[in-house]
Amino acid sequence: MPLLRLILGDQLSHTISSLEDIDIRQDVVLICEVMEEATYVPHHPKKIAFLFSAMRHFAQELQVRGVSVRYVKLDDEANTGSFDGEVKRAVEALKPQKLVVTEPGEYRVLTKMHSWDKLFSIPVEIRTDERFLATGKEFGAWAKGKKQLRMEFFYREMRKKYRILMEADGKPTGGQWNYDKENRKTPKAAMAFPKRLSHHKSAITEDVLAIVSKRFSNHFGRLEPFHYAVNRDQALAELDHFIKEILPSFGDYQDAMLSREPFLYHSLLSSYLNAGLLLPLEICQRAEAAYRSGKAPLNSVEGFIRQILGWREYIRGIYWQFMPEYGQRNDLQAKLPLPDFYWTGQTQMFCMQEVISQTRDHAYSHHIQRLMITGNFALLAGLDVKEVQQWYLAVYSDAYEWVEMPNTLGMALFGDGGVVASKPYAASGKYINRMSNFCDSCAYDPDSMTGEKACPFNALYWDFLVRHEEKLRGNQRMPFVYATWNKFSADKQKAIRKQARKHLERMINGQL
Ligand code: FAD
Ligand code: DLZ
Ligand code: SF4
Repeated sequence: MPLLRLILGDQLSHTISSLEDIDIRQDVVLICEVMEEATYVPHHPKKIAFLFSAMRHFAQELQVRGVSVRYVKLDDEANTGSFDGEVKRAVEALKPQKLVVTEPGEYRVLTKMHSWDKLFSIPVEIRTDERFLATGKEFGAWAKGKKQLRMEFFYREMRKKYRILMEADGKPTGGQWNYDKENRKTPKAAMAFPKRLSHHKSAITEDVLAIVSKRFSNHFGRLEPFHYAVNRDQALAELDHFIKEILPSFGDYQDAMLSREPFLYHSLLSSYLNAGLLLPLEICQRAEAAYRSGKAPLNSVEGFIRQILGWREYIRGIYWQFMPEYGQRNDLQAKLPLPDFYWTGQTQMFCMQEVISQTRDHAYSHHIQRLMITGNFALLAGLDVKEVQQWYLAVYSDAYEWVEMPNTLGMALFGDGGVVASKPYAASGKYINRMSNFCDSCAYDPDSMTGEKACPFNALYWDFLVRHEEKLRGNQRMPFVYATWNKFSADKQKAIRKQARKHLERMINGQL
């Protein structure tokens, strides 16, 4: 009797645990394009096209290896439109002895999987996702008894575990664990940034683009031009290009933002990594090899490896450690509806226009923009945490709940009470002006606190801090800002709060 092995859209790795002991003489792999997954949030058309094309290419690679694949296309007549429906159909048609899956990236899907044995009267084996570098159990053991779960300490454990950037005497390479202080250079708009790859579009990709254009044109985001890698070979070419051409400057400009430069020196690898076309350890090892062979400096290599070996694994650990309660948290009671401009880009705030239009065009925006522009605005304005999370989950091609939720709710919105961030990433227009050239093109003035031209981030910043003083005052990293606020005259404080109310009213009325 065959085993049925289900592969989800973000499980496109030949080494995945659900395929480990496959018997190609009888087992069947199920891969399905389903409307429920494409629409539970309105995913960006580029994200849907990337995943459908990558799923079809992966199925083809399996078939070339002699594996029998039951591939359900979105437009197949019998497609029921959901994982539940497609597993049921496959179980009825193939009568497998067992269903084998790898744990999914979202709690929502895990709940479904737990129901399948009863629903379809079939044993379901849910295997660990060994593509990640720390299991839930390991993260739990590290987290146990700790008051604060700081990424930096988790990261050091991971460096030791995988012997990445470690010396024979057990010390970190270069003598320090972290070279972040060297990673804050300001790029010039006139710099020539590296060209990005554009991949050959196979007939499979062309078909998918046609379907996505027909079925999802109502979703936010531009489908074309489409440059994404859609199979492992193309993803490896992206990795190669990054390591050779881009990694050497990754560290220096990591926190910079420049208008009309959506990518700077970022890797653009997250979509491939999260879908399984690349693996985290191979990326870290390639980066380390570039340092060891003198092709990239330590500040860049350590900074890059920290994002993958540290942040990415830590974020996943937080998600599984605290779900499902984590998803219900809204510790700052942020409830204002998400303004339309998150979907249209129509606002006078140039920084928001810029990040939202890059997101629309590329299904991508780099980390500091997600955090300090769209995230920071949502934090300061008190936007509904669920609506903000749904936005992030929909618009980025690398977004799955395990990674999106702790980043949005925890890091950007400080909605988890400080599990992820030791203090809110709240910043005024002054910070944005220092870290970018956005303000040069803006209708607002980053140096004004009040008045018609005042940058909304300024008054909203102080208003946010005052609104949440009771919760934040005790935070060890906050006394300095409250001391500054207390030095303002009563009249100035009143004017700032009045201005903040004005900004929020204008936001609600679509005039900001
Ligand atoms: P690079 O800057 O080149 O970094 C290298 C790699 O490090 C990335 O590919 C990614 O795999 C990893 N990485 C870096 N930072 C993080 C992080 N904080 N969490 C997890 N991995 C990280 N990342 C996602 O993969 N999916 C998301 O849905 C997502 N949502 C986010 C939402 C918000 C509000 C914020 C602030 C961050 C979010 N991130 C998310 C993290 C980060 O912004 C992206 O991983 C990064 O921008 C991807 O671009 P890149 O591949 O060019 O990254
Ligand atoms: C994101 C996504 C989309 C748009 N479509 C599909 C799909 O049709 N079939 C599929 O197997 N997976 C899809 N995915 C990815 C899933 O949403 C993802 O596997 C789960 O959320 C678990 O992380
Ligand atoms: Fe953004 Fe304010 Fe600068 Fe305008 S002035 S770009 S709103 S930070």
